[in-house]
Amino acid sequence: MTAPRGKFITLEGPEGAGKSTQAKLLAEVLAARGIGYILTREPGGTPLAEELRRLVKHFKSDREEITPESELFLMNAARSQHVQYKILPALNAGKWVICDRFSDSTLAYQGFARGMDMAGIKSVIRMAAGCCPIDRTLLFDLPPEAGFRRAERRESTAGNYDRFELAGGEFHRKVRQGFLALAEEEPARFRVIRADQAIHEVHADVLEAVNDLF
Ligand code: T5A
Repeated sequence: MTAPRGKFITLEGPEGAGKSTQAKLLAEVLAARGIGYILTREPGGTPLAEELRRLVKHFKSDREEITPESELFLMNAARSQHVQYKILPALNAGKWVICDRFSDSTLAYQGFARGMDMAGIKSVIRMAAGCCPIDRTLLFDLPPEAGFRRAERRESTAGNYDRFELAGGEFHRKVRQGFLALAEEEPARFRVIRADQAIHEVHADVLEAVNDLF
């Protein structure tokens, strides 16, 4: 007998909104309930996708920049590997997948903030991830300035900013507005969570937002 397909939960939001923190706390709840799961992230999650993550976040050359189109394709090349080698096998084995960023990040960053054509982006996402419909998306909403203050305090940042963190305030305001617009378009899939609360309060909202999936 094949296991029922697992649930696919994505966590989205601006930089430093607390997605990774909340993904780990949610994973602990699944473990305590005896639910099989994987915790993963985008861009990344497989050896090739992690290589692409390093490139797309930190590529630097005095001879060329990553074009918006290349950025879109690199994100979705990583996504295709991730979906085929990690996400789909887990879902088909009945495991829940908790994914720190997924396709809505492409729509918010490459679409709303970089200003690329949305229909084209959606078509690329369909090619990379059309086989993996998302059951629930948790959008952690926070003004970009607050997210940056948090990210700055992280030891791993220590002045080593990536291409996105260096993109400027206006870019990140568009990212935030983009995410909120996406949530309005699909209220059945999205839950918007106030990320400016204490970690345990955000966690309580997360549990309420996924409660109907158990
Ligand atoms: N991208 C990604 C695209 O452009 N297109 C795409 O298709 C995809 C998939 C990925 C970059 O790639 C872009 C978007 C991104 O710019 P990343 O490093 O994964 O880069 O970026 P983030 O997801 O933003 O990673 P962060 O670690 O910065 O943010 P998180 O995960 O939201 O935040 P977290 O949990 O690490 O917390 C940050 C700090 O705040 C504290 C934590 O302890 C930590 O120190 N914190 C809180 N402090 C106070 N109150 C709370 N409630 C807190 N919650 C966490």
